[in-house]
Amino acid sequence: MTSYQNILDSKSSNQRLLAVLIDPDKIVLHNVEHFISKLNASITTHIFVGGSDVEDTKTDVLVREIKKWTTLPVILFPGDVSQITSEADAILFLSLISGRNPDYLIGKHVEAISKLESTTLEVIPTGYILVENGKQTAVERISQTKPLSRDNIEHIANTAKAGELLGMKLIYLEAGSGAIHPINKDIIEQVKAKLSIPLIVGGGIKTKTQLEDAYVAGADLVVIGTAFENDESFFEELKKPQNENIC
Ligand code: 1GP
Repeated sequence: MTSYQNILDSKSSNQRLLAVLIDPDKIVLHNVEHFISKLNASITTHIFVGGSDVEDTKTDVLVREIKKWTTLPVILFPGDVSQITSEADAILFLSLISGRNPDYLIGKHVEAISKLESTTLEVIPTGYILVENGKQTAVERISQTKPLSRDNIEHIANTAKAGELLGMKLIYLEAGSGAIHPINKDIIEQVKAKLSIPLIVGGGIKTKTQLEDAYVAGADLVVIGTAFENDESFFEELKKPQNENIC
């Protein structure tokens, strides 16, 4: 089954999905086995790999190492074309639809084609929407775009719907890595109400309560990176129920 079909099936059966985001720049290769063992024992369903400023080849080496220790799907969440590697299962083909920088709407995608054609990666077109969170994020700095105001929820929801009507298969509401304010409940609810495709929410989620709130508001898949980077004991709070824990 493809990764996308798996997400669709989970959405229809109301199964909550959790992706742990691993930034190749923030993990040391010899810690991967330990980190993944914790992750395997948790409710994590996906591993996303990507970062804003990653050296060439680092992603490839990291994904290969992750794959040694887990059977969970590894999905690229690339900050740049250089992060494409055939070692992963799929790639979020992100179009930054909150911004108006043509490079991040279509330019980088054209650049990526020759690399993608040399892989068997499953490509998942994803509308990526950056929402302001209280401080400037790496996405804003690198893409040279402005995030959408979190007070104009109608505009955020219309942007998401436009992405769906353009044929995108996922919408990712992003507050930015380490965000002060994660995407709030009202935004998630109103975006969800307009969409029929799955909704990803990420940025600044650091507690079990915030995670739960995002699901209740309508997130199909939640992404958490920084909270695990800062404190691996967070995995303990998100342990799989005992009878499912086969690792
Ligand atoms: C960032 O949405 C992801 O792109 C995850 O954010 O690192 O704040 O969890 P955090």
